[in-house]
Amino acid sequence: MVVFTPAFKLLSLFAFFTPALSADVYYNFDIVNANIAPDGFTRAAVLVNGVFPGTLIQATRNDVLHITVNNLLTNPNMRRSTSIHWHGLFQGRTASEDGAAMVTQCPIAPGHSYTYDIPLNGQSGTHWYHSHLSSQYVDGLRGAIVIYDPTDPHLALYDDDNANTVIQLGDWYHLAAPGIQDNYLTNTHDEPVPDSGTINGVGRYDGGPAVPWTRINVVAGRKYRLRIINISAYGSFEFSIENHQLTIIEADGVNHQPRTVDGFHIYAGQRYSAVLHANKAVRNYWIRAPMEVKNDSDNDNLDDELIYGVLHYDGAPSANPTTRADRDPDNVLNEYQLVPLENPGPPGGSGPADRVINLSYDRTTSGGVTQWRFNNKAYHSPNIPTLLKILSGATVDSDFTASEHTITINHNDIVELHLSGSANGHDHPFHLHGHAFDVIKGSSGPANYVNPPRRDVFAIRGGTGIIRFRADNPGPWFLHCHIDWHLEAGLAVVFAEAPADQRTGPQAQIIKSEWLDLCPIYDALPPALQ
Ligand SMILES: *[C@@H]1O[C@H](CO)[C@@H](O)[C@H](O)[C@H]1NC(C)=O
Ligand SMILES: *[C@@H]1O[C@H](CO)[C@@H](O)[C@H](O)[C@H]1NC(C)=O
Ligand SMILES: *[C@@H]1O[C@H](CO)[C@@H](O)[C@H](O)[C@H]1NC(C)=O
Ligand SMILES: [Cu+2]
Repeated sequence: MVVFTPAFKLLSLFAFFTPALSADVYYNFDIVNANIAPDGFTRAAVLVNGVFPGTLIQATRNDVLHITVNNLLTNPNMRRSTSIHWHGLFQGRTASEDGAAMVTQCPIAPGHSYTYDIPLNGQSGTHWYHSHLSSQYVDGLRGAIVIYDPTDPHLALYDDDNANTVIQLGDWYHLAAPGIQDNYLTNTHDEPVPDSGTINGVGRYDGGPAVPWTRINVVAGRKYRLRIINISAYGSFEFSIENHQLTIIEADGVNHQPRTVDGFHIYAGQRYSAVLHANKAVRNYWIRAPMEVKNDSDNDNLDDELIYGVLHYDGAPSANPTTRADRDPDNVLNEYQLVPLENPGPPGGSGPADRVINLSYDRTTSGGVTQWRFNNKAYHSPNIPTLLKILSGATVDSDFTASEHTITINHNDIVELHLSGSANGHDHPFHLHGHAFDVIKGSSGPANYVNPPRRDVFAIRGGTGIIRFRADNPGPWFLHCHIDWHLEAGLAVVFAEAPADQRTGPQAQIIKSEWLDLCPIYDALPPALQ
């Protein structure tokens, strides 16, 4: 490993990473407790700079992000420490900046600051960030990241792509996450159902006030790149816009061949860019994102159809559409039909993988506590972050405890994961950190070794899903269900990818002294502040 002192940290990042034409992009995130009412119900939340969703991060593909997180949390009903994951960013050599608590760092203590330094190394696309400490993101710490690409091959397909065309779909709870998580794990064993769904932080609940729907403004004749992100903790949505078709060009940061649909399903953690041509009559149209949860009868507040926004054409009256707002897309995206624009085909083509790993998931209860497991093991966060263990010499599976369910993989191996289990009424959106993967097979249907979709979250409902990636990014990478309640119940493994190459050589992790300081500070905290 390479340890830098703060004095020449920035210089070193430049020297290692930055090709010409890159800029340093600075953001300041004050993480605060404040009252908000996205759906008209006021509650305390955990927020970035006081807003939900949090401050939008915008950068260009070769930039270096520097995001200073100042932990100002004080509310004892929610977690007081914090740790932020930049979902979708590959973090080559900067696994320490991935933000997964107790995988790649100790959390940031209240009253302390930490700056995430992230060279984008040419990566672009639609991503997002969220707390990756327990269920803290459910309490509000989530927002979007857009990395623009001046050489985007799809550039000719749209005119507008900016902060106003980002659409964040989220779910929202009226109670604080630690309490509902505890009630779920030890009492109800039924996933907590949100009170409302939100579009760009605006929603309504049954019986609540008529909060004005969020509005996306368009000018007739123009083409818009909408970047739709599912920032929810539980619900998936079916997204469509009345009378308009959507041409999908990106999934999870990866360009795909354009595919025109009437609507699509989007699971927690997933992102799509869709081009909307504003070529219809000048008026207002419904944006619809009905939510699907396993059992909405568990919460009378949730009206899963009551999730709308308004597409407003310039020149139309400032009013809601007068049409009925049914959910009715005919031609819904089949995500398995998406084809990557560049280099289609998984590593190794249809040849055998170097390593096949079976991960079978199930649900059980142990000592009265709900567990979701891979291969009969529920993941529990260790006390020492996996990355720190690897830097100190951990190299083989037996160097890790059973409950940290860590699987070592060899450098540059073609790794194929077979994820199987019975659906139990759930779609599980599985997310891998550090990589995009080829989705060779979903729950059903034939395997595609020729040109399958490439992304970083894919959902399966029973059956066996198959994904493949090349282990070319040494680091400890979390694979977990993005239904936050399932992650908390243990549905995760960590891949310790090429441990020796994380310590020395051209892909060794770059470690800052501030990062090394995080654990001693966190470990000294009383439990209430952790
Ligand atoms: C977002 O993901 C959740 C969880 O998978 C899902 O239930 C919800 O319907 C998704 N939202 C959209 C708009 O697809
Ligand atoms: C849904 O919730 C209701 C009320 O809690 C319960 O009676 C019912 O069994 C649940 N259904 C499923 C499919 O879990
Ligand atoms: C994975 O599971 C399949 C089907 O049960 C089995 O045939 C195969 O041997 C397993 N592979 C590994 C590496 O465990
Ligand atoms: Cu799940």
